Amino acid sequence: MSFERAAGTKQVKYGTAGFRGPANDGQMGFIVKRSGITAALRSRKLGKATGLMITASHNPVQDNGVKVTEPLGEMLVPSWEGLATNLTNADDLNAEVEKIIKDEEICSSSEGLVVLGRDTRPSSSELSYAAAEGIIQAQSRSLNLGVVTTPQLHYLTYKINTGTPVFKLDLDLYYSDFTNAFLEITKNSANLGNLVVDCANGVGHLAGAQFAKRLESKVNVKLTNVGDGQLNHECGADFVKTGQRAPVGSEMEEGVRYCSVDGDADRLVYYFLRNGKFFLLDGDRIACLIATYLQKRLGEETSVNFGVVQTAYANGASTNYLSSLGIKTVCTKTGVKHLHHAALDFDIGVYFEANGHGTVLFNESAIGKLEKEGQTEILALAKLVNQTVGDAFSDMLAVEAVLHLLNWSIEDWAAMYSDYPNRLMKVKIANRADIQVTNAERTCLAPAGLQEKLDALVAPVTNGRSFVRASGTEDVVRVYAEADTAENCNKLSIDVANLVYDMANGQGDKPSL
Ligand code: G16
Repeated sequence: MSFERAAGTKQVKYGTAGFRGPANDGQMGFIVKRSGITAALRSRKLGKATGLMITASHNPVQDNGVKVTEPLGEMLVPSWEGLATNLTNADDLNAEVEKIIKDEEICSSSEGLVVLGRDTRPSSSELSYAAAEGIIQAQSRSLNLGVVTTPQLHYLTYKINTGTPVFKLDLDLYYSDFTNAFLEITKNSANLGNLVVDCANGVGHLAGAQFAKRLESKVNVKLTNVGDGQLNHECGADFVKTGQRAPVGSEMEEGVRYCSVDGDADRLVYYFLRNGKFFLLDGDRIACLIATYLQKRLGEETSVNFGVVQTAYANGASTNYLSSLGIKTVCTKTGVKHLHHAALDFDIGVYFEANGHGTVLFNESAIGKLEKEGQTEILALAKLVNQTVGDAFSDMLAVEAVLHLLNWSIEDWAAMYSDYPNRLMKVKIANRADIQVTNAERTCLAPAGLQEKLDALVAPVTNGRSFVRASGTEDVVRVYAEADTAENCNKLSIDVANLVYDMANGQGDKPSL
């Protein structure tokens, strides 16, 4: 694999979660190497360690990708996404690096430190050499964690910048922090029963095995899709959420809780069998579960300001449910970085994308107020969630803990509200940049006239809602539709998908269900 960029190579853009693309089309090597340079320069600028994760998460096994994290484990700040894009597309790499050093006032003698991690994709190991090469070229050192989940990389990057010495940086820190918090919360409970975890044939099976072993006294965790099949193929959180069906390898039984993580274990969805039918509990449901718990425990007199951040993909029924309880909601653009940012406006910000990506943020003021109000249980929950980024396993423990604290079964959780029938489709077009959106992606600006035609399709449908947006991780346009019945929803989604296909230079076969 070449780590150099050939002149005239097509331009790439730092997207929803970094750079993503095919691993074997000759581009990913230089993209990852240059992301190593970006992460190193960012580290030199801040005088703190940054993180670099090699993964394409929910995308198919033949893809790969890379993203940079900030010192406290958040996603790269937007202003540096632009720098990353410029640096990655530069014909003259040295000149671009010099420009960034000058513009960002980076000391020429400074050295950086980049915490490096990768998932289990066959291409990831070689790409980590590309990253290391870029990091060295940018006068910095790398601390290679090897194969880790994305949230582990975020968490350990945070740890190294908050007092943990480099020589003590170990995955055991991650496991002990979250298992200890879970054991503390559940110390008075009996065994919580059976939980089957679909690991998407990805890195999640390594983390899953650790949690299963460390928590065996409290919950009986059984792992499936542990690397014996193809990554993300007919399994994992994205497959389960999009297809609204169980993954391969699950002979589902009534009375058992099931969940799926995605290829790099930063998303989580739950499901179970009810009267022989598959029932999905997605990111919206996780947010509603945690928000319901917080509201019940905080009570009316609390000074803690909390709310839920969602995206346009949130099922309308979940938003209505939260409003009916008087819980504040905010809608942002897709991408954890946008939700995370909006969640910081609350003392406690619960943020989840419908696809299962999210976490709960507690700011300093929240911790102070909770201490004053004697909310020890919620303070314990704050230690159980990975506040650096959405983390499938920490979220799974949070769900298990909150169900226990509320004394709820999975049936009680499912009874919170009934989802409006919904469907997510993909449309391939010649150039997805032709789709321009605004208003938290709920309004389409270009191609001209598309939004008006979409509105006309939605208008006659009871409880109809639909929007279109270009994916930031796949070369497709996503079409979301919701309606009062499954039949109306299917019709609306197919009509809107065809509208996009016709108005935006659709490629290949026309969309069909
Ligand atoms: C990434 C982002 C998520 C986003 C998803 C899909 O997830 O981290 O915030 O929802 O991509 O984004 P898009 O619709 O733009 O393709 P992951 O799990 O792939 O890292």
